Amino acid sequence: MPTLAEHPSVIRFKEHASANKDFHEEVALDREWLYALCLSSGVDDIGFVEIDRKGMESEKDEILTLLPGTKSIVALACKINRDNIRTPSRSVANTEFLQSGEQIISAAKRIVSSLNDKGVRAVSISGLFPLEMDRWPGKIWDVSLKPLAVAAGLGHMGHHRMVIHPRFGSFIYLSAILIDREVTSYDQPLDYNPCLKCKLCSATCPTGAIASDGHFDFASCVTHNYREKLGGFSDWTENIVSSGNKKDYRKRVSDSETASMWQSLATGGNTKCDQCMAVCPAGDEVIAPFITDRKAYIKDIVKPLQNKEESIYVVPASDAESYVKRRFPLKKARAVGNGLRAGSISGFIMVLPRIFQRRQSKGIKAIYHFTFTGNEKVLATVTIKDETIKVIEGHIGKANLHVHADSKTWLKFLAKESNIVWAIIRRKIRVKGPLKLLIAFGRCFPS
Ligand code: B12
Ligand code: SF4
Ligand code: SF4
Repeated sequence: MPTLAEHPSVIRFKEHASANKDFHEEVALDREWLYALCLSSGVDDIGFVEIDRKGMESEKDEILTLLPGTKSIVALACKINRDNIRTPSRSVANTEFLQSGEQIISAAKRIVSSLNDKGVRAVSISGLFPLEMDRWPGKIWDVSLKPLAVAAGLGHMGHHRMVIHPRFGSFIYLSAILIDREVTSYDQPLDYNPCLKCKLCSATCPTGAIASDGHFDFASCVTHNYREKLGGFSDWTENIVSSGNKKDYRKRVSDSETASMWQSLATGGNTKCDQCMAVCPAGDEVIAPFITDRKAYIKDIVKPLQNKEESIYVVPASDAESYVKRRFPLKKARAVGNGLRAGSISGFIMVLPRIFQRRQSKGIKAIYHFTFTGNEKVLATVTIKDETIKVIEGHIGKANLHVHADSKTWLKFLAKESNIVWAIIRRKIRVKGPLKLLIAFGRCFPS
């Protein structure tokens, strides 16, 4: 039996280590070498950030969980072919998205593999599906790529909340590689924001998710866009199981929607929209037609998307439902559930600001105190006023309404599995204050 030192793998490791000293000793990686490696692997731009950079605090813990000992982040961007996204054809745009996703994932895999060959530990984060579904409907992504890309100088977040690259504009996919080495030099954020503040993204977004004042309505975007993914998919399956018969199912889901769901399942999850990216004129390589002939730009790129006759998936009584009817008469507001339901009280508290429908809250000025008992003991204060929401742990201020609820009963009520009146009669939920405030609260979170 050979000793560990005599084992063939150990002998080869020692030979390799002495022949590749730079890589086996923890010296900083040469920036030019790393940049060239990434470029030749198929990405279009690269930026480097050190883990301890100020402003990266929100991502640091997750990064260190994915790769303990991470010293640097290599932020990557791949171009998306813009006219394929601008076309009103969903099949063309979705193919472009799926292929661009493949491109960035394959490029990141090649880079990681080359780094591993040199003895460098590395982990790639695609930021595309698959994501961490056991956390759904919470934060299913490990690391937010947008702040990393911004820190690495790849662009800034525009009015539509995507990162705009100075040359390629909004038409980029992002990825990042975590490495256990320093790099000889790092990048700094871009000294200007490529966003032109033209608000074409707001004017074109069919759900009203991108308000002109900068508010982003996550629920409106995800309900329409992700009709065939995540919560949209749960809603579809619930339609299947709760349909009484074939006729009932066909009333709930059209034949074309069933066929579309098959397409997503068979060929890769498709989205229903990316119009905020499509119309964005920012970026040196993109801006020309917008600057030279704005009228033609609107006619050829913006109008065909705005005037496209299509179904926009909305939750009944949501901000998006009234927005579609008001702004886009050629589009059809199609009422659906979005499958966004809290599985825990902490999830309920976290998700409230994301699904808050500010237009539905018009006229409400109230402080709500929640006391959850039973499985999850949580105190929370929700303040709704001036069409905004603030959620904090504990009881703060003087409540206009106090809700005292058994946590399991409350979750069942949210999931529409039990009736609130019945729960109040059984004293599983107790309300102190005007009941109309509870009804008004419910209006702000249609599901
Ligand atoms: C979550 C997510 C979404 C969500 C939320 C969008 C958003 N603005 O963040 C939805 C499903 C709506 C979405 C849609 C799209 N996305 Co997306 N998405 C992500 C993901 C996984 C995380 C985004 C993130 O970091 N958010 C946190 C902070 C930094 O962003 P924020 O805008 O300040 O926060 C908003 C939301 O994230 C949300 N939110 C924040 N925290 C939480 C927590 C919970 C529990 C919930 C429910 C929501 C939520 O609320 C905030 C405001 O409403 C990233 C991939 C990644 N790993 O980073 C891709 C990413 C941002 N998406 C991308 C793209 C391309 C799109 C779409 C065009 C795709 C499509 N065709 O559907 C649209 C564009 C919509 C838009 N205008 O932003 C690209 C953007 C590339 C770029 N140029 O910047 C990314 C980076 C993917 C990638 N690998 O390239 N996306
Ligand atoms: S469409 Fe205009 S306002 Fe919106 S992100 Fe692009 S440049 Fe900014
Ligand atoms: S992807 Fe569509 S729905 Fe979502 S924000 Fe962009 S334009 Fe609006």
